[in-house]
Amino acid sequence: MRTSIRLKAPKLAAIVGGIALSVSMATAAVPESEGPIKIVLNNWPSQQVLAHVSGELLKKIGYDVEYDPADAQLQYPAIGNGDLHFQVEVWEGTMKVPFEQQVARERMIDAGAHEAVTREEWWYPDYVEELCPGLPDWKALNECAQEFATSETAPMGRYLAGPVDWERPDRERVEALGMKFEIANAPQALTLWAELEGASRRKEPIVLFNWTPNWVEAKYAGRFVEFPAYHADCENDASWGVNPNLTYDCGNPESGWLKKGVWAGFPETWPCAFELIKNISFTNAQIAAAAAYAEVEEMSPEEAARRWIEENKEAWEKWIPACAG
Ligand code: TMO
Repeated sequence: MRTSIRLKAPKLAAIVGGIALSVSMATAAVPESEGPIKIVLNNWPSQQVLAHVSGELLKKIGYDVEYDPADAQLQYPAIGNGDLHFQVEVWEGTMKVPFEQQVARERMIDAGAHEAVTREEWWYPDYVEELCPGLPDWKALNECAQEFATSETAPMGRYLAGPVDWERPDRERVEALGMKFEIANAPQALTLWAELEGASRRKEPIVLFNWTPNWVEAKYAGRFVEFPAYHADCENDASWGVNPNLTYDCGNPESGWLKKGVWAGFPETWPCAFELIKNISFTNAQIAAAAAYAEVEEMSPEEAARRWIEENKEAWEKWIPACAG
């Protein structure tokens, strides 16, 4: 049901782009380059809504924008090359590595963090604690691994991970921690939520990828699994952590950042747009609301963005830079 909305996005983007072009020509004093700012769209709802909110604000100050769907990992080299220009949600837990690679090579610029604090991790709905005492500790989860088995994974438990482009070293972690789990990647975000819905209705054990801020927390009570605490050395130094021979023997960051990233040529090409982007800072509650408009109220990303803009004037008005006139 939601798929139709995602398929609609590029066509709508083209129409929106056309309107933006005439707006930017009418206010030609502001944009430094007439070329459209290419804003990345990914495959989870808050990103799609915030991308459109940012795009609408850029249009308000006279820029032309275009929305381009991209893979969550491959988008970084694409932004680094200048094929795409702006990502509004760089998540520490899943995108730190490819993002920081581009920043280190001076192909992308870190345009600052949002106020939001993020977490991306294995997660379960509350009732699972009755079936697996000792949760949220990962060792307890491991002891009841077979409760989570499916016909494909038995006797191992199944962990339902996100789509493969939300890269997490889950297989490495399972190996490093000796966990009796197999990883199944959901083909799309919708699959995660359909399985969560079904399992919750039947009160069946399920452990799956989730994150915050997200709309899910408003609808399902649940908790993240507590793995050994994240440390950067855990990913690079095998001797660090509970397994002295392997890396990734830890969880994802518990209080991760959420950043904005732009192409290195962005500030010279669209200086005032860059000022706006640096000012943009969403809170956890604002992001969860944006995602809920899309997923709970079933609005398209464009509609959800319009509603967000209507309801959060006080927040975004502060982001409009002085250079916008
Ligand atoms: C990248 N994500 C927010 C889905 O974890």
